[in-house]
Amino acid sequence: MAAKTDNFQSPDYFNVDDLLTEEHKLIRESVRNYVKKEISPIIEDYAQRAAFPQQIIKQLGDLGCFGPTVSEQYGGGGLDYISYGIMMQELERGDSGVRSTASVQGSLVMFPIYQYGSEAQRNKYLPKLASGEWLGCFGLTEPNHGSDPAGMLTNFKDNGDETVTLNGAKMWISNAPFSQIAVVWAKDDAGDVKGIIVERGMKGFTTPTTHSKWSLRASATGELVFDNVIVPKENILPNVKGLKGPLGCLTKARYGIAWGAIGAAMDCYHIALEYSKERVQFGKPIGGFQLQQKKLAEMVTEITKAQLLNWRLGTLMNEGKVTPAQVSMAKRNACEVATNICRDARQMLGGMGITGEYPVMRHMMNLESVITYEGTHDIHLLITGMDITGLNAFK
Ligand code: TGC
Ligand code: FAD
Repeated sequence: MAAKTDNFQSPDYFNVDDLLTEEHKLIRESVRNYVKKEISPIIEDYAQRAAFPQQIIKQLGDLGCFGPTVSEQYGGGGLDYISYGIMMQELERGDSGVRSTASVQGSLVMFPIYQYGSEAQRNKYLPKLASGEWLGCFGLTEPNHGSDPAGMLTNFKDNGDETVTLNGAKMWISNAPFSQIAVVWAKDDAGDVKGIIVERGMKGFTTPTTHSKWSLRASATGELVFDNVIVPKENILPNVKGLKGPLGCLTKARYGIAWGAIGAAMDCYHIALEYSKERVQFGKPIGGFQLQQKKLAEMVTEITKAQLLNWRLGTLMNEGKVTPAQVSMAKRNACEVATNICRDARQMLGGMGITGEYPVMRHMMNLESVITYEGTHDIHLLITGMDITGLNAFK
């Protein structure tokens, strides 16, 4: 498939740029240039073949997209949360699967090791993960426990020596087929949820690939299967117990998705706007028809509102004042806005909208995963509902 030139220009209707520092703008420029040079020319082909572009692991490490908020002492970037958000926005502007690779590595693998791990675990794993020498994955979801992870069955038993025996299965795990390590959430003998680092090569640990996805086709998804896997106790994350461990990681990753999904929306808006000025029907560009202008005007309005929401969320994250419910609202809003914009953009491109000539349908299909993982659209609505009423509608 012929590579199309990526001439993306970011919509910034309310001058959100003025709220960014010079460092933020430099980071955005460098990730945007990377996406234009290394992702846009190849990603459609990988998605069509349902193949994972393994070269991005090292590239994202070199670019500083793995664990940008983790301390430099462990190979992280020591950056603020706006920088992290901008990186995710720019990566997902290229493809949600590329952002997924980075957000799993940074927020779901490096963050728990950094936040809940021992000094030995930090030193052993974080530098290799930050550089992209190793890829990691995060195992929470199980075949029968998705939205309700508290019911998980995966468990480990104390062997009475320096080891535990892990049994169970996780599914829908991003990066699993290519990961060197997995941060797995499992119940101990007391029934408490704990994090445990499982390494590829441990006997009884396998990662079968999930096939036939119509979404996130350029991202590798798999299962984690544990059949009497003997794991050293030193691989258990010592500093957290209970569901707040994995949910705390999800707060960081959902924050990245709030920015990322708007990246995909900005790409679709840019393409629809350009197309509407070039495509002539009934003797004039389709952008001159009121129905198409309505779509474009609503797209840029929703993008602008989400950009401002994300920026404010980032400042709250930087100040340590954010609540998980605020992150849920932003993740849910971004996914809804982006899904609607990509669907409208696809229609504006007519028949061309269903082809790989344009990234619009790929973004649209990717977002069906993004609106589902890290908590479904319904779950985030219920989190907001519980936060404002004080009444729990989950159970
Ligand atoms: P609940 O009783 O409400 O909470 C248990 C404990 O956790 C605390 N907590 C949180 N802590 C930090 N951040 C959050 N977002 C938190 N939410 C809750 C809570 O305070 C409590 O602490 P403590 O000290 O009292 O023990 O738990 P629940 O069982 O009622 O469940 C609540 C619910 C439904 C909101 C939660 O389980 C949920 O979020 N479900 C959705 C599951 C989910 O998001 N799965 C994601 C899997 S990973 C993934 O999709 C990666 S895709 C990556 C990619 O490719 O980009
Ligand atoms: P279910 O929980 O079975 O939900 C089915 C439907 O019921 C949904 O519409 C849901 O909103 C609704 N529902 C559920 N409970 C309620 C309720 N109380 N009230 C109202 N409605 C409700 N997981 C990981 O652990 N690690 C990963 O890396 C990872 N990567 C993923 C990658 C992809 C491509 C996908 C698709 C998923 C990934 N997931 C991962 C799993 C993802 O987090 C789950 O799919 C998601 O949490 C939903 O769980 P489920 O699919 O079991 O749906």
